[in-house]
Amino acid sequence: LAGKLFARMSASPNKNCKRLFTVCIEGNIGSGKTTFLNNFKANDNMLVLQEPVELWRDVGGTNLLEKMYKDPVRYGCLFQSYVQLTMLQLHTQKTNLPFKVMERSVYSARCFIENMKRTKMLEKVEIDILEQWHEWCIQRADIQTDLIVYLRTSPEVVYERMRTRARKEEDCVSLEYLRQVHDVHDDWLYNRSLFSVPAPVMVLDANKSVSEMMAEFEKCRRSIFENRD
Ligand code: DGT
Repeated sequence: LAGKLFARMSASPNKNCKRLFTVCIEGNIGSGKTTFLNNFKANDNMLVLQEPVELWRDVGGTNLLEKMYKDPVRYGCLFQSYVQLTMLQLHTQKTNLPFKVMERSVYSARCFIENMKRTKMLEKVEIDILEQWHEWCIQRADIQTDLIVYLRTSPEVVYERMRTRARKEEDCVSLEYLRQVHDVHDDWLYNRSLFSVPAPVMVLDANKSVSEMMAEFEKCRRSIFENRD
């Protein structure tokens, strides 16, 4: 992986004018993305962008995340459309810093679309439109990504974590749902049998405890930065 990253970075024609290097942190609900991402905040050469859950909880006073969980048939498509917008806003946020690290992406939003398709939660026409939006984003929008870090977990572990953190909207989220979301992420990033993968993938065992994850984080940080510096 380090070799591949180096090859990508050294392809830049002017060493003093490297383009932005973007990393997306991916994984199931409760896999530890936020905690992992927070470690990057110690680096002052990075723009660290957390997922806009707070925006989803307050769309002009409406908690859309809650509505989506309570009535996914009615609100699933609307929610997905807003996720796509807020993710695009993160992807296209400008910075003069050399690195951007994001929680999730337009790419992983597709995992949730895929799951709603597999479970027949939405009408075919809703899936078609969401997929067309997604295609347009990856073909036309400026969402270039250089590395995906996949925090791979087992559904049982993230279920426990989710129960412990007790986010009120997630009350009704079942182990079965987490298994479905896991399977889509795994098919995409681990088995590579689903839609295309836009960048090299670093797979980390995120079943580990927070303290054990520090070593994984260090490994990840080194492979990103040392190759570039
Ligand atoms: P972390 O830090 O790994 O524990 O991550 P979370 O669980 O805070 O963040 P995330 O992105 O896995 O999910 C936040 C909530 O939003 C969670 O209830 C799942 C939901 N969510 C995130 N993206 C999508 C999406 O594209 N579609 C749907 N239906 N739900 C989503």
